[in-house]
Amino acid sequence: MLLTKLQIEQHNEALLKQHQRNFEFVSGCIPNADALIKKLIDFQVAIPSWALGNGGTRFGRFAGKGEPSTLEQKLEDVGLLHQLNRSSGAISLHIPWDIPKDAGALKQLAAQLDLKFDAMNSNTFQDQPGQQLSYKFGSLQHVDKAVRQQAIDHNIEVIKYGKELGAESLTVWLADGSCFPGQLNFRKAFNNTLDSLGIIYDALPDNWKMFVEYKAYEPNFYSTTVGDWGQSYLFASKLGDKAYTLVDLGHHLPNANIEQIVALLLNEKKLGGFHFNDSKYGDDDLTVGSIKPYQLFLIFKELVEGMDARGMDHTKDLGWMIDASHNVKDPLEDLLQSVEAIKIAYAQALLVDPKKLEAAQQNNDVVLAQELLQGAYRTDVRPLLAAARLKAGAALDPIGLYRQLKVREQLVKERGEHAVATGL
Ligand code: AOS
Ligand code: ZN
Ligand code: ZN
Ligand code: ZN
Repeated sequence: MLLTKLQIEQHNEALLKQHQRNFEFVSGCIPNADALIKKLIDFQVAIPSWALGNGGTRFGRFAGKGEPSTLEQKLEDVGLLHQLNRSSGAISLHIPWDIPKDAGALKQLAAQLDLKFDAMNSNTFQDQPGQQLSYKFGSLQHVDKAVRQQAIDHNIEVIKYGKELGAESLTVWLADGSCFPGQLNFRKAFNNTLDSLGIIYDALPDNWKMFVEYKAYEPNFYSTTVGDWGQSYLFASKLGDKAYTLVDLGHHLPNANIEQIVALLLNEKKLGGFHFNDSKYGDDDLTVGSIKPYQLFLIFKELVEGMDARGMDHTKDLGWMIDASHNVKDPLEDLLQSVEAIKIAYAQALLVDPKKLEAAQQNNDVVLAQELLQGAYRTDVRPLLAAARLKAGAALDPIGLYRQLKVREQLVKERGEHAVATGL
């Protein structure tokens, strides 16, 4: 289902007065609100196809209702999000969960919904029905050359699908590693993985990037072959200029200083993109900004500073994507919350005055440096985001409108109560 322009306009009309009051207050306190709003309008966050249904844990999955069960329906869900916030203009596909049967028709549908195809994701962490060799003991790292070759071929096939759709990057996340000491020769696992990635890298079109995603643990619990940013950085730098590290916020050991990692990877020209999410204890399942919003702000502060220092384009020089699992919320509402949290952190980071901060740092004025950061972080930028949405033709209150129009109920009617999304 899609919204009409009129539905959005009527919703905005009803909220306009209150919005204007909020906006006047905050825009009076900050310099150059118009330029900031323009940046917010341009900033788009990709939605992963596998986040559109309810996820689960190894203990169980409680399916939602009216989930998208075809690739077309997944595109429609993202199209709907994009109508509501005009900030979700891309979808990231996962092979084999999203094999495009008719790439031409899909591209047409995406164009109608004003969506782009973001990074393509390969999957060598599961065995698919009919698959010849098993990934139980790894894929690109495997001791058996034939298993490695199967995983390489799969990645090259994913690039082929991506080319047909006009995508321009491949994200490789590997579950490879070991569960027990002695199971694996670390050096050999690393070198096998490097060789395998090298063959995939050679199959990349010139204008493509390869993102090497790292993860501290899970599903393997003793070692992960791409386990941290250092290991990813080693692979990315040995592979070549088209290979980058991808930072998934949930893939670090507790209390890791992610903002510092981000700053240094940017400095080394090896930061490729993000998977946004949040976590309290481990992994990566929660709504962005729901647990550690200050950390998210600090990450964006490094991104803005580092990208500006290198003359990078905020909108397209890094890959921005959400990667979370929605176990108890309506995934579409959860994704709206995540996009909002990302843009709040981005807007707050844009409020940090780089000159003043630099002066404070030069003077070792620790108190002033903290005041500058926390002053930006404690600014309520939500009216600026709302102003950007209003200007872009989106809803002033996306979740409010979603609920008011009973979108989920409509989707259940269209797709059936038990329609289940493919994927995680
Ligand atoms: C797994 O933990 C990684 O975050 C992956 O990026 C992603 O969730 C996976 O590829 C989806 O299947
Ligand atoms: Zn237990
Ligand atoms: Zn991820
Ligand atoms: Zn993850």
